[in-house]
Amino acid sequence: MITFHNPLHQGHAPVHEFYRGERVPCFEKPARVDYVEEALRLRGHALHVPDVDSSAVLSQVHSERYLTFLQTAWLQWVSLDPANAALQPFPSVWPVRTLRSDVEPDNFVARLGLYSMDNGTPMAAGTWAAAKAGADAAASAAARVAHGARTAFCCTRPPGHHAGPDFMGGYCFLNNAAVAAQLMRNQGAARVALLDVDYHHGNGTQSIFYERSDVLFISIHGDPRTEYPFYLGHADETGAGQGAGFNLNLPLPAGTSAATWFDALEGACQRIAADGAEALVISLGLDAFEGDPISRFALSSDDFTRLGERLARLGLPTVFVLEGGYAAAELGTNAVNVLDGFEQV
Ligand code: SP5
Ligand code: ZN
Repeated sequence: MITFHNPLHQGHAPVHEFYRGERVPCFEKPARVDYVEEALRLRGHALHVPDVDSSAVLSQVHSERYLTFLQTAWLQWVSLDPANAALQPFPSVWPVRTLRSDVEPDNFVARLGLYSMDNGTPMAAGTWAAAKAGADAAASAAARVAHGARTAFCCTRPPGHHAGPDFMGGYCFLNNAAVAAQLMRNQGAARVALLDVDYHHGNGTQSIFYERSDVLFISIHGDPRTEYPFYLGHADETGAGQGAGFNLNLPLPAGTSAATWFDALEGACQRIAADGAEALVISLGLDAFEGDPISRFALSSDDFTRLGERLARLGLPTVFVLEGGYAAAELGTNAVNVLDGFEQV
């Protein structure tokens, strides 16, 4: 498996997130990717550094004002007070219904709220550099596949699928999977399918492509009535405008068995096969794992092999992009199982 990793991911290492009103250690931590890289090396997969600049593609999937904010956010935070360098910024106010989001406030925390969907996406000094290098890794993997490779893997954090056109959220800043899909469109794939198997609905990816028919978005996830991100991911969201019919959500109740999860995967695969897509992007969250500390599906490590095998049988050039998954020590086994399952078919 051609794998691109993110040489700057360790610069994104915020300390705390909020849980039940308390600050708790971040679930989305550098060790996650360290475990995946170690497992890849042990099974003989080489790790490449990114060789494509994603800047132009990022401007196709995110707004310019959001990209500018994200790139300069830490500098803005520290320029308020040098002591902020040792602290984490968190939003505390958001432009919900009836409030204006077209005017950027001068106040930094108000701007942070404008560009955030939650207070669960902490930043650190190296966040922009890490997120940008991750988007470059996704673009690099997609470029290899666009140039004829059967498959490639983008091994990165922070994840991306909750990041929408102009907001961060759910530990995500730049939408790596959207970058991969858009790059393959740019390189000549007439239609791309993007399947998200992370436990959490890929609200950012859905929103980026919701009115487009050239990227079919499908997500299998915990029912948003009870699971994050709560406000998107229902079955009746099927696309709009040109994109009508090109969005498929398959929400499943928390506690769903592996057998039922694979039934949903079968439905997703049949829709992809019927779509005529020329390439496939997988938002590879590994938090559907039975041992995940913040999620409630029940896939075993062997089930991840079976997932890879089923995806391979679609017969499409495929880019895998790492998303969530918080049982850090098991992430290496589970990621490599998907990739090896794919390559063995
Ligand atoms: C990419 C990804 O998987 N993002 C997930 C973001 C989830 N954010 C909400 C985390 C809520 C943590 N709840 C802890 C429950 C512990 N029992
Ligand atoms: Zn997730």
